[in-house]
Amino acid sequence: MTAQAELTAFATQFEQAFEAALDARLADVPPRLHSAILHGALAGGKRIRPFLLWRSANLFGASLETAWPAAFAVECVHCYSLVHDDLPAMDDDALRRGKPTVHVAYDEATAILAGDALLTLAFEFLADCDAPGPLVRLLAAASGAAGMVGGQLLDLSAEGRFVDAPKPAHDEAAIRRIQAMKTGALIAASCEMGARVAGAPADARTALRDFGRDIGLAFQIADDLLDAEGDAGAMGKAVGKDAHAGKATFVSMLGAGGARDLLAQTVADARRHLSSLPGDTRVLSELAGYIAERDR
Ligand code: GRG
Repeated sequence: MTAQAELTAFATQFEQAFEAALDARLADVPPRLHSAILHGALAGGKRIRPFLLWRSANLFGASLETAWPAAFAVECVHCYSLVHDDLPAMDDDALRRGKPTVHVAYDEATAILAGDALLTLAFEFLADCDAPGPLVRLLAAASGAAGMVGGQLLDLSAEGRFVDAPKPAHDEAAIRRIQAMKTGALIAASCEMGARVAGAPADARTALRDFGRDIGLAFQIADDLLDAEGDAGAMGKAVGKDAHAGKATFVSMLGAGGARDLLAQTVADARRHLSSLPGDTRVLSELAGYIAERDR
């Protein structure tokens, strides 16, 4: 089976397990919030982060059952970030995963609260893992102010969104830093958490984190290319927003050809980190290629 087919099969399995796990946790939640959380979390996502976590854990013999709670946790954080990113105060998107965004289907207050609930649910899921301490630290660092949240702020600043702060002039290093925080940190943490869940040794945890960091960068370059050249129908969300916002991206900085070269280089860098790992790393290696070539 190709890595893409494995990802698709995993996404179906994940969907069922995630829905059951969410339902079990949301029994006493007000119905409007319950349904908004499920709207933001279920149906349509590629589930790349939990898949990376699972394949990383599996290299060291961990079972899917062992990996589920941490896999749910990273996807909860990812889904919360999408719900909040789509809000009018952030990216102001009406479509996500081919469906109306949560604030469009419900309202802004409900969307903010559904995102908050998904973020806290993530840590509730981690509490179910054996030895949750290091996992909590990893996920909090990747998703918080020095990770995804900080990267989101820098990204908004790059669009000149703060009236009291001039739009900064960005070079490639600045864009790399923003994307490493906003997108790369959670992807790197997903790989490293998989290694942690499986009790992998420190050098393997580092190799998987570095692999995740590089595919996170590849993911973002591909995202910039898709925003510039992709098809809104295939992606289930609006495209062309970066250019419209006059935002510095890998494509605006390097041109589409330069961005493609950097993408190929980054995938090669990612694959090099896999060479020291035990077991069959084929799926992870192929997934790096899929992330670079995806059309949604
Ligand atoms: C609001 C704190 C906060 C953070 C938002 C994730 C994010 C940070 C913003 C999303 C905007 C965006 C398009 C980022 C580019 C990379 C990215 C995270 C794309 C969406 O992830 P996919 O493609 O989505 O894995 P699916 O729908 O497949 O889960």
